[in-house]
Amino acid sequence: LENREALLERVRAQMHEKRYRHTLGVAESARQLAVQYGEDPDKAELAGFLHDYCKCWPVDVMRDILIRHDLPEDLLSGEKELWHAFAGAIVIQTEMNITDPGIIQAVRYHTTGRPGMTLLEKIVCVADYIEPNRDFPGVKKIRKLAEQDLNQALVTAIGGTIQVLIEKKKTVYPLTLLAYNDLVSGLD
Ligand code: DGI
Ligand code: FE
Ligand code: FE
Ligand code: FE
Repeated sequence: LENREALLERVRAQMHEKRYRHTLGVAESARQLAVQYGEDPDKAELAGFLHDYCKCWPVDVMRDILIRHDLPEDLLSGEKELWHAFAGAIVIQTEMNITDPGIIQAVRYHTTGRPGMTLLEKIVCVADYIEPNRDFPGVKKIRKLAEQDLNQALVTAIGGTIQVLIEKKKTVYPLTLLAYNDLVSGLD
């Protein structure tokens, strides 16, 4: 990675300290998973650095970006927690000069997943769940699964998120459900 320090400073300026620590954790976990599963470690680390770029941005700013880029109405009328991923995928292109489509997609789908996820997308999504600063019920199980089978780890992670959403009577975004079904169908 060229200008690693400059890139990290730019990322750090977008968020508060705790979110930045999480970001570094995701980058490190993504790098490790890439080594383990045969993806480009630099690419995975970079996607990790960038995945939550817009997480702490004001919702009005994110909404404007999504409207200007014609993102679907169900996203705009739905859960705002999903916006940072879709806005981030746009903003890293304009503000960080990211052109690699794989990295852009990994940022875009890190929260919802999608059917037919690439290896890089799976790595960033799992890294987001298991990075060392994360602590939630079931995280140890997902960390253990990630050492053996990336798809099992991802199904368990997304399945757990869907369960929590249902318990809290929150909407499940269709893409999240489609991602889950697709991954379950593909298990050995
Ligand atoms: O940004 P992070 O906190 O690191 O993690 P994330 O981007 O994976 O998830 C952000 C939030 O989005 C998390 O609280 C779970 C929530 N989420 C994920 N999928 C869905 C969802 N919320 C709703 N309502 N519907 C979903 O399908
Ligand atoms: Fe996120
Ligand atoms: Fe925040
Ligand atoms: Fe994250």
